[in-house]
Amino acid sequence: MARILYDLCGRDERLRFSPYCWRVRMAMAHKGLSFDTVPWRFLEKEALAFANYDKVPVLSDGDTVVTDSFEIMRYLDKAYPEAPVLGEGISYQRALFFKRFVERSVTPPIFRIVAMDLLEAIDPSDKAYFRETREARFGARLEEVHQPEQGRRQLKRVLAPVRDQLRASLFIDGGEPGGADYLLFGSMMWAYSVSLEVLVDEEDPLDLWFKRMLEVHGGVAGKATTIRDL
Ligand SMILES: N[C@@H](CCC(=O)N[C@@H](CS)C(=O)NCC(=O)O)C(=O)O
Repeated sequence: MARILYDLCGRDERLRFSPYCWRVRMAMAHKGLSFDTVPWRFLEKEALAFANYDKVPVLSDGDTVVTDSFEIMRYLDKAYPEAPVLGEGISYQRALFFKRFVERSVTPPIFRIVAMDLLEAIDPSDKAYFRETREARFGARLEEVHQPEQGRRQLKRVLAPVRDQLRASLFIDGGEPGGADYLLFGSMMWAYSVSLEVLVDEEDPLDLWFKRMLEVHGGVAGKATTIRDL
């Protein structure tokens, strides 16, 4: 039966930039699973009513509906155990820790680098909602949150251990990419999709890793539409 991923889209329907959706897209590619996507905008809450959820990604796989990106990755490991992305036991707990690190420490500085580019990339019908909800979250105007230089400095600091890891192995999870790679990549792909801002220095182990990630699994991410194509 068909697998359908509800996936955030921007002002051009081909622009898919949600960090959470990118994790799932990469996990699906890792397992060689095909899927269709339904482009979704922030205000289209009724389209997700069947899932009893108000955010994307939502995965519909035959009769099964799964919400929340990490839960979807976990579901994929259970339903399609070959080529695990998170694994079980200790491996799962470490992936969960890495997810928390990405969401707590990496995503906020990235937001500071691309806040205004995100606003520019989203569908015009979503702009007022996006501004209102994100400004309430940050307690400041988006124009004040948008501080690329400060964001880059902060990002460089928090990613130091990942940089060390990537000096020792091609991917965060070892010789091949795995769940940790997809979790961090999702957040960096978010920025790369909507902005020309540089996240990490050229030739930094993280930059080389990001370029490798664009090429893995048949270049699924590298071939995606970004702001450079519009
Ligand atoms: N914990 C959720 C977070 C998902 C999430 O925040 N998705 C954003 C798109 S990147 C969304 O749908 N936001 C809806 C809204 O802000 O109303 C996950 O990991 O899937």
